[in-house]
Amino acid sequence: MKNIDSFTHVRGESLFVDDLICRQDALIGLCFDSPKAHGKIISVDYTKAEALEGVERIFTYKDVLGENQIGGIIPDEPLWAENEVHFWGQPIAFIVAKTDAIAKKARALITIEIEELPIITTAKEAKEKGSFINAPRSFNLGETATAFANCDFVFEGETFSNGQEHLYLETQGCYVVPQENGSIKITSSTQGPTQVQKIAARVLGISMHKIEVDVIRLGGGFGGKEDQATPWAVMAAVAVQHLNKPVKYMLNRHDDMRMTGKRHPYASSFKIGLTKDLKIKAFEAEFLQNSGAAADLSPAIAERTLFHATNSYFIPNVKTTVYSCKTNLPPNTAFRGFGGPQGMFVIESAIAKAADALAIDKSKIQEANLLEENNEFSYGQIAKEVQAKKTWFSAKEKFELEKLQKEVKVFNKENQVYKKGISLMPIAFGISFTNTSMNHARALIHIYQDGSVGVSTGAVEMGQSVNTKMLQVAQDILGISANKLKIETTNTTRVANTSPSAASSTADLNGKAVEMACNSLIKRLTKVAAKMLLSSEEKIHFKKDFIFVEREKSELTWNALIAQAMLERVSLSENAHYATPIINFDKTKEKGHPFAYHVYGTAITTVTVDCIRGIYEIENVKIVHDFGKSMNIGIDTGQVEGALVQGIGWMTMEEISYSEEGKLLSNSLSTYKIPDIFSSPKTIETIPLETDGNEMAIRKSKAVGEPPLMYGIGVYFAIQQAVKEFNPNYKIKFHAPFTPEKVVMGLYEK
Ligand code: LUZ
Ligand code: MOS
Repeated sequence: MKNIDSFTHVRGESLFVDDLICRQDALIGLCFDSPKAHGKIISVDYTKAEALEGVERIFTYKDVLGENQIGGIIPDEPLWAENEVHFWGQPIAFIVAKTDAIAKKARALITIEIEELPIITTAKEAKEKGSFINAPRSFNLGETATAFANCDFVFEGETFSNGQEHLYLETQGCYVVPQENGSIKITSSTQGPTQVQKIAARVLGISMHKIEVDVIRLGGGFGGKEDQATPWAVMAAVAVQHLNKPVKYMLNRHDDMRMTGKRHPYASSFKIGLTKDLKIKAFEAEFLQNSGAAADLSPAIAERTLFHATNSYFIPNVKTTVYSCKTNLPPNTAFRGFGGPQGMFVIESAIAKAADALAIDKSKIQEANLLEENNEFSYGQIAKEVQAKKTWFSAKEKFELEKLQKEVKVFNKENQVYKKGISLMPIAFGISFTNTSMNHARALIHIYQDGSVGVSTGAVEMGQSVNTKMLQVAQDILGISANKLKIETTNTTRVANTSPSAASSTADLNGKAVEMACNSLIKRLTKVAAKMLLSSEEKIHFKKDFIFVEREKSELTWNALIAQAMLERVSLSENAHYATPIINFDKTKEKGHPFAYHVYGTAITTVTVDCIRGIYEIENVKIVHDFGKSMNIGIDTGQVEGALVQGIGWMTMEEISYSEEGKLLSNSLSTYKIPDIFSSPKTIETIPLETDGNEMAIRKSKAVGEPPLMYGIGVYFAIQQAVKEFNPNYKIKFHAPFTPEKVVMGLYEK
């Protein structure tokens, strides 16, 4: 099926929050936020702003009728600051005015007096001062102490990976409209409609059934709208509760960048032990996560770092610990990979360090330790249907790695000013929310009496084309043509209690629910068809808008069947609920089977470094990826390419920078660079690994959103190899992003 959004996207007709026609009396909201990173609020003077013509009202924590609390995992974050501020950009008040221009003018008229308190911006400093979000967590397998004693080589090192701005094309925003009897309808650009509904109910002090959240689609989410679409919608909802008029709030890019959290920066240390035959026998890591000023999703993200700390390798003795460090930055949040990439950067760095010390190619160590069937992960899950070696060796073979390596060698011999580097990057990513209780979803299908079908699920479309996949599932089972199918908006009154669209699991969870609902409908309709065709139910088939009996000439149209079912008073609607079987996790033991399955793959990356200027080009990335049995290879390949480039941006050029005072310096697109077409790989080749697919995946088509982001890590090590090629004195470092500035310093390091 073609991406169902492509037609309206290219014509500019797709609807986003900001495209909604507002009611005539709608007002515009704007947040007033802290101009300091930490301090006591002595006073705020709103009088001039309130006196401005066109300002309706300014809301603060004093206007909250329920709880001034938006924290999800831990209740540690006020919607609006009360007496203290903990990060630069923390919401303090909400201006509601007739126009955006008036609201902005009013914001500039607010004055605030803050008694500044000491601030912490780095995780290391937070750890030294004992500033944490919650208790640290550790995963343990085997016994590292004795294992290190038996190793031939032991290496230690430190790594740093920086944050990452989500930079969804559509910024955060919402439009909130009062309904009858104190009910409220929220249209939000959120990955988590139920999260918005739940927190709005808590803050407004009303029941969830009074709040309807509707999501059309998002102009990108990438995790940035899993939790952090909520506060804006709730602020507007508080205003609507008091004013009984609609309020719209779209953040502009500067406000969005300043006030929202990002991918977590991590400062980590590792110890790796190997035997002479390059087997990794022991691995220890300590991860310091820079969580920012409140928990947000940090504890869950920290957990996923531990799950992926050994990437696609089997290591029999592992001890990993993660600290969620509380700092005075905006609360950092979900970002494609959800802590997994940060963990995988550390094990890859450890392997690179060992390879450098032993003067061998990094890939030799990688290859010697790839995960095999029935290996145990440090969290107790036994690896099944493992594709680590298969993707690795088929990448080597299909892309002729030896030839590529030879070409690089020859090039480097013949060129003084340009040097090439090549790297391999295997990935393994666990599919399921690590919080087992979140792994369920619902679907609601209506067949209308004219034969057309409406499909509702809890899935949020954010450009990943999940809606296309949902309709593919329905089309497949109902056996009807695509023009008979429509996907509805994601709406909490049609599909309730949804998990956010996240964890790469949205198509799996919601798709399985669609599958179940369609199967139930087919079961009922088969009875009607059997009667009409005077046949037994076993012989009835549904295909291409016809219902027919095998090896007999009799057939009838879908529309005729539906009309008859209606006459016979058969229900044409179905609601289904799917919960992932098998999965479990015991946090008291830190053991279990948290993932439905894993996704594997291997990328080969070649880069060329300009050794005078320090700039580099990514020549090509060649990938063998485990899609299972892809149900839409066009969409899935697009996800691989997009994730790869996003991972490359994180590893090479996206440099988040805060001043010592905790102010975001990289606060616009002139100071924060993401990959454009020129800094993307010149070619990306993706070959699907041939497999039978996985039963736990929707139509055996594996989750694809997050895993390929981690192919981007390969670029870091390819560039490093090229730098070393030019400057043998260069001491390898693990400090991402590897910007051209850092490359120049490495090239000319003494
Ligand atoms: N979100 C979440 C996620 O709440 N739990 C997860 O395990 C997860 N994993 C990846 C991305 N988002
Ligand atoms: Mo996410 S990082 O919201 O899947």
